[in-house]
Amino acid sequence: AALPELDHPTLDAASIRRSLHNRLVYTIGKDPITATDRDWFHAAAAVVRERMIERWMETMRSYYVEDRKRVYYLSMEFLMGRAMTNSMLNICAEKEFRDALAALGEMGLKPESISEIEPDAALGNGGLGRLAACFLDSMATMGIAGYGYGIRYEYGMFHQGIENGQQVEHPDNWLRYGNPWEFPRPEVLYQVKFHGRVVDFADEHGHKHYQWVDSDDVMAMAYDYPIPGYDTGTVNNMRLWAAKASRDFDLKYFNEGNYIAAVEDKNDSENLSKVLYPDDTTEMGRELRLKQQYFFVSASLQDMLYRFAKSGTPLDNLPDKVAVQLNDTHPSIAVPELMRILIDEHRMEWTRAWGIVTRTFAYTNHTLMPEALETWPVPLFERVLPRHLQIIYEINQRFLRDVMHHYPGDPALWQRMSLIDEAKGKRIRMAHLAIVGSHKVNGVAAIHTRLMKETIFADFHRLWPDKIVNMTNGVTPRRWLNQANPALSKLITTHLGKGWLKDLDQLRQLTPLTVDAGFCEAFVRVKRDNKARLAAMIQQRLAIRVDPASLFDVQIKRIHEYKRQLLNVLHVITLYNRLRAGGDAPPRTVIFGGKAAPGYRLAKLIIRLINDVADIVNNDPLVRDRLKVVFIPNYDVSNAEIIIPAADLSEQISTAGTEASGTGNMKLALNGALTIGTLDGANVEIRNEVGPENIFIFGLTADEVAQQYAAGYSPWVHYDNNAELRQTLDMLRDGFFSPEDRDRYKPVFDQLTYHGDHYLLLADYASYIACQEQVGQLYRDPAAWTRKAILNVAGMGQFSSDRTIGQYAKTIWNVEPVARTAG
Ligand code: DL6
Repeated sequence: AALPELDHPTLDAASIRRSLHNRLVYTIGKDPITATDRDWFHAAAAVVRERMIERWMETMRSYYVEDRKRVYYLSMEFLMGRAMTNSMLNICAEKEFRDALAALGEMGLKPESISEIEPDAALGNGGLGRLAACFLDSMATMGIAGYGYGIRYEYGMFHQGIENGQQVEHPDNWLRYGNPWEFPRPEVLYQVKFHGRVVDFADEHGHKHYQWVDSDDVMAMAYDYPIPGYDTGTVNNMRLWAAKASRDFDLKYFNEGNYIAAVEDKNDSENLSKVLYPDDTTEMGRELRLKQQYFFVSASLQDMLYRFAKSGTPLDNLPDKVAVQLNDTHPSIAVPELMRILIDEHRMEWTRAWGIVTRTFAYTNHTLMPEALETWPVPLFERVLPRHLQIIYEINQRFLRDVMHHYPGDPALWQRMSLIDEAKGKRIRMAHLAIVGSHKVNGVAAIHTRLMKETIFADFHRLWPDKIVNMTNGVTPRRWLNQANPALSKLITTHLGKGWLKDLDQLRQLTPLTVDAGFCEAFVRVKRDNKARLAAMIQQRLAIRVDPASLFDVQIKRIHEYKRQLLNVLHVITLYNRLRAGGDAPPRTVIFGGKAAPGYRLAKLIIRLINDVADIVNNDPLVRDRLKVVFIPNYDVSNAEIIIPAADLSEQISTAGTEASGTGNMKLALNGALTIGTLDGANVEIRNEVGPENIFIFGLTADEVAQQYAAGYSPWVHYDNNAELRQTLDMLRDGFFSPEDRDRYKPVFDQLTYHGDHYLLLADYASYIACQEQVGQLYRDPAAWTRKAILNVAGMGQFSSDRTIGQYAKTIWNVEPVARTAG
């Protein structure tokens, strides 16, 4: 019998309103009289969700029917933020939802507080994870059959509290009240093996084969999340894996009558997907981390091969139907894993399997910093993934044979290129594995890609000159302008129409509007309102009064020495000293936000310093309201959505050659902030797009930085020759900002002097201070400032993640976007 017709929920406010009531009663099981904001949030999420589901199913069905080539984006991190407003906007029904929710105001409900109930999906540390989220949005919007694969961490990025000026980490129990956006798929369950040993045996033809036996098994269970594209029928899928104990585990102990042991073991295996590692710069040499990597890679590969097998295409054609992007080296165990599947399970011969593998994978590098390049100790690998170690050795042997053939008589080079680092106890170099196993390797900004070719991967670039390519990062204008800054979005749409939302290059058409007084006034009004909103949040959360008319000088990003929040602090102290000495400068509010890795002591000390400096500066009657310093706790996607639209000045001041790209720089400029920055990461390309006269560039270039290191850099020269700098540093050393504990910031002083100032803050100090003076001067001329701010927005077309994804699609994945109209 035919199924009865579905309800096909529609997008008009009346139908939405009716659904809200229905969902509250029938799904949440609450009487409107007693319903809380959270109940209404869950009802509203259900209503939004049911308006995406049919498109989602149709999209998945069309990929199957059309036998589309799939792109799988493998990432340990997806920093999605909240889904509610984004989903409403992407299905183009935000106004209808707002109207429907507003109508419920009669019930005493505040629509704004409904969306704030939603916890951020903070399954990432910073730029790398947020990039993955922007890419999912772009793939869905453009009609690319792109799937995100990752881990459903039970605890995401920690929640940062500030107590007595210091960071305290609180667990991020984001699933506590259930997650309305996820669809558990208990039937999509794969076995993932660990430990055990490898046995070999001969087949009937005398060929040797390997089998991985006596393993400890964990099950990976799928959770699906719809990813709606903007103004399109396409709704893609993100699939995250949660660890579940295997039944064998339970049964073994159950049969032995040891119930408690069974439950304990169950906990052990389910711990695998418990928590996100909160560090994005240093390598995490922990067994659990390696297991997390293999866990999600193994499940994802099994899943994609299952889907591929349904098409009936021979395995040799896998690369025609599947492209796998490795987001950093974290998923690079996929290379030996796919080899293992092809060789051990499909009995494929090595070279044939290797051809398939290398045509399937591509790898994105996100850092040049040696300490962040992953390596794993061989003994650990041998214990956890014994068969993979064998395969890696075999890959290495064949690869080195090739290298030796190309470069005979150069054992130093062979050692440098080997997948095994023999220097500090044997370790596997995951980046080398990813490069050798991929057909393309990309950097994330032009300068980063150039430096990859010239420094860390120079040997590989010489061997394979076409392998390393550049894919400059981008951000989705849907979340980072349309959603975060609705007033600016509306203003732009009034003048350009809404085409810019899918074709960001159209922002160029704003250029002539810099001479349109009405537009400029409206632009200023939008910024002022956004600043007032942020000021209100600061007042409410921190009880600090800041003047929305002051220059909002913003540095928001993870706290790291290389990102040089300390250089910003040195400027704040210098400005403070100047003001106290009777100097003059336009009022400024310096805003910081960012988390420090829990084990990174100096980064945590920097947070404390910012708060101590804020305490002194904000309460000094001599300074009055001319300088304020604010540290906004718990910088995350939702806070970014409030801070970014309110920024006047965007601090992108990393030591040249250290920041791979940056994406905050793009989000801030897109919202009309002027950048003060070094020629690092994507700043270089931002300068090209907005014009050098509309950006404040200072400091050493990457090449000059390298020269300084080579020449034996000494910070003391700068300390000795710059009185203002010396005064600033001495205040830190002598406890000016920590009168109750005078030695507190000696480690900071020492780092910048005795320990060599590795990130060259002192070398860049004078040029930074001079550049900040220019910023101050320009801010005194509001018309000139506004003109430059508009030109920044106008120049951001290049930095849409749609452009980035278009490049990946063409040069790496070989897929074509297919637009689907919203039915
Ligand atoms: O590519 C995204 C993002 C860049 O914009 C940042 O410049 C870079 O620091 C960040 N890299 C990492 C490094 N993680 N690891 N390994 O997060 O990637």
